[in-house]
Formats: sequence, structure tokens, C-alpha cells
Amino acid sequence: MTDDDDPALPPDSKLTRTKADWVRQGRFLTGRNARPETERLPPGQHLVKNWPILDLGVEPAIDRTNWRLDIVGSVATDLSWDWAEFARQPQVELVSDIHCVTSWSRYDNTWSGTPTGHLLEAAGVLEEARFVILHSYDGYTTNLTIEDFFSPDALLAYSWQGEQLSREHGGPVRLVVPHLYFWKSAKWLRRIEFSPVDAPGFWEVRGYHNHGDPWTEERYS
Ligand SMILES: Nc1nc2c(c(=O)[nH]1)N[C@H]1C(S)=C(S)[C@@H](COP(=O)(O)O)O[C@H]1N2
Ligand SMILES: [Mo]
Repeated sequence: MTDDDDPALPPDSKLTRTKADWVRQGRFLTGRNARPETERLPPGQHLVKNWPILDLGVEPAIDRTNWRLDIVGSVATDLSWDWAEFARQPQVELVSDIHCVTSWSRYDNTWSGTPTGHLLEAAGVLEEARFVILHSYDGYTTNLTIEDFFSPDALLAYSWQGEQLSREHGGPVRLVVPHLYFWKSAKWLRRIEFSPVDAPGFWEVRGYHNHGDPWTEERYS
């Protein structure tokens, strides 16, 4: 599968334009530098109890019967999982906090899914792989280093708080990488591409940080 197969991006929404403006303003930067060991809430963040929805404004309706996940690129074996095959992979339950660059954080989210580390073996990720590019059903992309992608608390999640992951939050399956700002956690996952070279994604080419560590306020590049 090539990039030509990616669906076209939806037109800019008001939120997309607002978030692009924040790059220019340096919105929510405090200059403080909290440490996760001593302070649970990263600098410039506030706690919410609800779970806000943030995306490009198009929420693809994919159900488990027509969903597929391809794992391609720097791998020994290309994989293309349908739901039944995904469900046969090892599953874990992990609890983590969400930190969104729009300044909200949400504690204690219980996720179920396949740990990303399982892909190392399942696809035979090659030595040359340095980066992971996530491609989603809405045309969204985002990029991570393999170290961040294979973090022990990262997973391909299909459930949240014991319930099936809803469409608006990225169901059937989304990535969850809790130690980075939540824009790195691609919803409606379609394809995972391992690569020797980096490929900045939707927000990374619009002024957002290539790495996105909330603890050091890597909001903008
Ligand atoms: N496919 C896709 N994934 C995405 C996005 C998106 O627009 N499309 N938005 C990102 C952003 S900016 C955030 S903050 C989180 C929001 O996830 P939530 O709506 O479940 O809170 O999803 C991330 N993953
Ligand atoms: Mo976001």
C-alpha cells in the first residue's frame, strides 16, 4: 500500500485553524519544567473529568467487520489483520493519564489492547527501523521514534474503562502513547509503517513539536 491510497484530508475546520494559530502565539507555554515523579500534572495543563473529543472533524464510521490494520515497511513480514486476527493477539489492560496539547489532562484511563511491543516479534521489525508513521482512516498521520512507539505503556487500544472504544474516540482501534501529547495517539488506526527515515505528520508539519513530551512542554517546534 502506498500513500496514494490514503484518503484525502478533510477541509480545515475552525479547530484546525485555531490550533494552527496557537503555534504562532506560543499558547499555554509556561516555561516551567515539571518532573513526573514530583508533580502528576505537566506544566500548563489543567485536569478535566470528562473526555473531550479532538479530531479533524471527520469521524470515519468503520465497524469491526470491515476494519483492517496493515503493518508494513521495515518489517520481515507485512501483516494485514482483520478483527478476528487482531483479537487473537496478546491483550493487556493498562491505566494511564492523557495529556492533550490543548491543555487538558485526564487521569486514570483504563485501556485494553495489544501492547505495541508485540509487533516487534509479530512482524519482525528490522534493525533499520528508526521511526513509526501512523496512518488513519480519516487521512490523519503522525510520527514517532521506535523508542517512543515501543514504550512499555503504549498499546493498540480497542477498549476504554471496560467499554468498547467509541467511534468518536477512534474505534475500532486507536494508538495510545501516554507519555507524549495525545495528538501522537492516532485514532481510527489503518496502517502502521516502520521506516528508517522520519516523516512528520499532520500536526508536525503545522508547527507542532516533532516529539511532543508534555513534561518539557514540547508543544511547538
Ligand atoms: N485519526 C486521527 N487521530 C487523532 C486525531 C485526528 O484528528 N485524527 N487528533 C489527535 C489529537 S489532536 C488529539 S488531542 C487526540 C484526541 O483524542 P480524543 O478525541 O479521543 O480525546 O487524538 C489524536 N488522534
Ligand atoms: Mo490535540
